Amino acid sequence: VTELDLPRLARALREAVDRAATILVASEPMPDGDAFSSELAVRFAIEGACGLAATRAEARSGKGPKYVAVLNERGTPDRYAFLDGASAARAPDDDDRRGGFDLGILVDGGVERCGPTVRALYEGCGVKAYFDHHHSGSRSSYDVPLVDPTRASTTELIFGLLETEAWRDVPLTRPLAEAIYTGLLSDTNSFIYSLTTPRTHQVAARLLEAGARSSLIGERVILDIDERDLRLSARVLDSLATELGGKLHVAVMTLGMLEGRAPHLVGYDKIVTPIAFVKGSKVTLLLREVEAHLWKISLRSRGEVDVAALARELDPEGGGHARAAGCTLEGPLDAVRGRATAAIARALGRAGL
Ligand SMILES: [Mn+2]
Repeated sequence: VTELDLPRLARALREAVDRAATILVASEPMPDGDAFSSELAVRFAIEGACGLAATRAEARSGKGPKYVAVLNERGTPDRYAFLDGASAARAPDDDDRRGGFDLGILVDGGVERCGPTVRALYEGCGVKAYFDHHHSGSRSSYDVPLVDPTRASTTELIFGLLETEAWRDVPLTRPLAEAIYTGLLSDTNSFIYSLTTPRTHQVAARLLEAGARSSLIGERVILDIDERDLRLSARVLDSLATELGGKLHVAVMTLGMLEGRAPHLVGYDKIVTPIAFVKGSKVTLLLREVEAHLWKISLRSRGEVDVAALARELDPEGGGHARAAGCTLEGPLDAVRGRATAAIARALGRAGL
């Protein structure tokens, strides 16, 4: 990873924002806490720098307010709907397709992860920016790529952007601080995971000084759980199997377990996190059925196996972090599970485990 020239990229982004009248901000179809709060943080930053226009007609290039659309193909996750600015996020519509955007900013994932409708809108943008902290992130090229795998969250990277000369005029308001804090808290699981650094805590302190309500956000983001997800986790736990001499734990979430709920509405991270920390386990594999014969694979590692590389080996569009990654596989459960398990066994062998 080459060192990020943040001051130069921050200036390039500021120039691109100033030149644009209409700006698309987007991420995954159903964003996680960091992805969604990164979208909100970018919108608040543009508001602080240029002001926001309520309609396309009021938007101006150069000095003047920007029309900023925050688009996720499947809408806003309930868990983050309490955040200031969350109601600005929506699904793409015909007006977006007709009007297009001058500048597109993808956060916490590239074009491979944003869904087909958002991808088409983004690819139509005159200038393309991309913020990410995944070390196996997007393989596409971008006009302004702000990628730093040493950051605990994409929102921590956005905080770094706001410290540069080009963006220093943006005030750190409470809503902006809370968006950045939400990304930090959810991607580090309350400042536990290994990407947490002294800088992460320094940033968090600045956010609390700016008024971020840490206890409220912690309760909403980390502790609150949907009762249906809690009951579902009991069914997933029933499927938990130990393989490869105890080094691998495998669990399965089938459509049948969801009792009619749409798979994208399940808070699966609340289910995978406890099973990822079974003592003695090196890797955890959760297979989630999202359509008949289509499986989302979630991989978690205790550190010795790089599961981002593993996800990419299984699926060229897969990726993530060294200790938490994912991909998509097609086929009957037994075949998909066999492929994933075999790849994990090879990776354990390479790691000398
Ligand atoms: Mn993230």
